[in-house]
Amino acid sequence: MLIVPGKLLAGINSPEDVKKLDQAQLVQLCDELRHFIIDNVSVYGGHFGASLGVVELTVALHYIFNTPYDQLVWDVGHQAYGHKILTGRRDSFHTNRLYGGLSGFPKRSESEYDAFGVGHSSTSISAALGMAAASRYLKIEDKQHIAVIGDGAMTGGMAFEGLNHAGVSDTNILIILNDNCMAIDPNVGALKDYLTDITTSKAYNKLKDEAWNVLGKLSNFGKSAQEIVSKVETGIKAALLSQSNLFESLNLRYFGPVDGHDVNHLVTVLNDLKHIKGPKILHCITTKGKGYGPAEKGNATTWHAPGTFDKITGEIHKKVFEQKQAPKYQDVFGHTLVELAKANDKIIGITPAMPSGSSMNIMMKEMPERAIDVGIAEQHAVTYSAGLATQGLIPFCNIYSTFMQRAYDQVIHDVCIQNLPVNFCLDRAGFAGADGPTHHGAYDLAFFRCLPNMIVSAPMNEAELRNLMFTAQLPRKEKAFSIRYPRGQGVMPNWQTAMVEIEIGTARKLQGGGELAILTIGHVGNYAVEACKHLAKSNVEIGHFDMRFVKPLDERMLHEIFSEYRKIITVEDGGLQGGFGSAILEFMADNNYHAEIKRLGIPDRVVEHGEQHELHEECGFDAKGIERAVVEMLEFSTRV
Ligand SMILES: Cc1ncc(C[n+]2csc(CCOP(=O)(O)OP(=O)(O)O)c2C)c(N)n1
Repeated sequence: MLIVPGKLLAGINSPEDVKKLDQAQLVQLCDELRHFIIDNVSVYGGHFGASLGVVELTVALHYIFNTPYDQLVWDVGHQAYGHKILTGRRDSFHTNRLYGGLSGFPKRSESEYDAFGVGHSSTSISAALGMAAASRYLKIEDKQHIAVIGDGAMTGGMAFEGLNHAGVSDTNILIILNDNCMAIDPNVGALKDYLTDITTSKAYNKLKDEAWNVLGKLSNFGKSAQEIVSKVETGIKAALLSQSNLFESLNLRYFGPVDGHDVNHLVTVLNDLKHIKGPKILHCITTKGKGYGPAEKGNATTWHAPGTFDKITGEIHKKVFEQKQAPKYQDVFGHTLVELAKANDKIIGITPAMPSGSSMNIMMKEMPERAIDVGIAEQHAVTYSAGLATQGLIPFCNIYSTFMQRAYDQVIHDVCIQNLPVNFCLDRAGFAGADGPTHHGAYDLAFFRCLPNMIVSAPMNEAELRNLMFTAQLPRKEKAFSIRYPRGQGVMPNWQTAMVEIEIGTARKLQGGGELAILTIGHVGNYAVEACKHLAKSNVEIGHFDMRFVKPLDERMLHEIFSEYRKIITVEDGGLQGGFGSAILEFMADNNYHAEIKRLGIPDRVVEHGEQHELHEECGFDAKGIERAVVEMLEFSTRV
């Protein structure tokens, strides 16, 4: 479907064109840009509320700053749709997040305007600071370096590490804090309260207003601006002694709060700040979903990434699979955790800022004192869980596979080396789909299976997930227990099975026979089932084993398999380097077996975005790919 841009937007092919507009035209450009985003996302889906919230900021930034020479870094990047549209990608924007289309996040290889690739949060300050430090080192004085970071992303430890460094860096960095009081779910923590205080404190704002009045005249003063700022600051600092400002205390010049939807004021302010050297922060207040009624008035979490919707009525289209059949794995996790927690008062749920995404919100609603959102703070979530475990509680720390990468040292240092019984549930394991490479959960099997005191498991269906969770909450004095499952739907409409204990490190033989065995881990085992069924129609008989645990491996079962079969295919929705297939190869080598092994999984390259099934197909481990591998292996004689 062709989406037609408004009159002004139709003429914007780069930020140069934005700069050619009269300032008086910017309000209209914002309006057109907003409608273009609404038109596109309602039809093609994607992130929504965050991009609407920064429309004015985006236009003002490209109006004032000299991108791509000036470096503009978006944190997370889910809010950068307006930026993409203004920087030459308007006509291809309908391919956003589609297989082979534009990435849903800024990406260096996609555009010179995307100064830094993103997807994970809280990286912008460090990246922009590195750029600013490089400019200083290279004696480039006129370059600007801007990080746009949300209040949610600001809760991440890395943001604080960047702030701490920025304050003593003597670099030309501008941090724009886009404060809308939301992460995906409502933002949490003491910082959120602090930002609200600073925004609403009358005394503080009076003082700031006075400062702004002086600052507003800066543009006319040219070089003496710096001097004026110093004078104003001295006054502010004295007055602030009684009411300290966190950012000023960290040696950053703090400006704001300003209305992030007043494009004209933003233009003035940014123009002023351009002339002020050194590290500084501008606090902008915005509303997620701004300018689209249903999103502004409705549930901001729902409108973070609503899928497609009717833009006139605001009715969100239901996905077909939501109307029938099996539930999403995340929901099975959420409901099962509550079920287990009702019977076991030691269970505590932990999520780093993903209550809705992980369905931990089910427990947060039913047992608010026992399910905790710690903010975008994966490292903290892991060590906090370790602390809980030392006191005999049973933490279920749910972190998306991709975000677990952030907390790797905490898993090693705070959990595995101390041999603490922490349970990790890794959602979105395997290909994440449209979010793309920054979000694929490709590495967890490899990076967890090399750790001592770590149990690594993956359920093939809902019943298995429930059984693994049941097993993980049984009294256990040691070892971390990880359970990984994919984004999306399982396979069992009647998923509320009675839960039973699974003996740790045991596999399931789903079918025997033939001269080739498929060994699978996790949900992709269902692809193998499909392949087996199809092959059976042509009278090709093979074995299929759901290994269930990558660590410890079911060695008894593997001895049987390697004694019986000389042809083996391993299938995993994870990286082939060091993953499940590698574990099987190691077993074979360590036990002196000789078999022909073909490993199917995620290859050693960056796999881009697309629907999960498209990516499975691309990498050859969907049902057809497995079938092809079987046929090839059976047809060609072994080299063993
Ligand atoms: C390390 C990491 N953890 C979790 C996420 C998932 N995530 C994406 S956006 C988001 C909320 C960001 O909130 P904020 O920075 O305030 O931006 P807003 O959406 O409110 O504009 C979260 C938690 C992520 N991208 N990266």
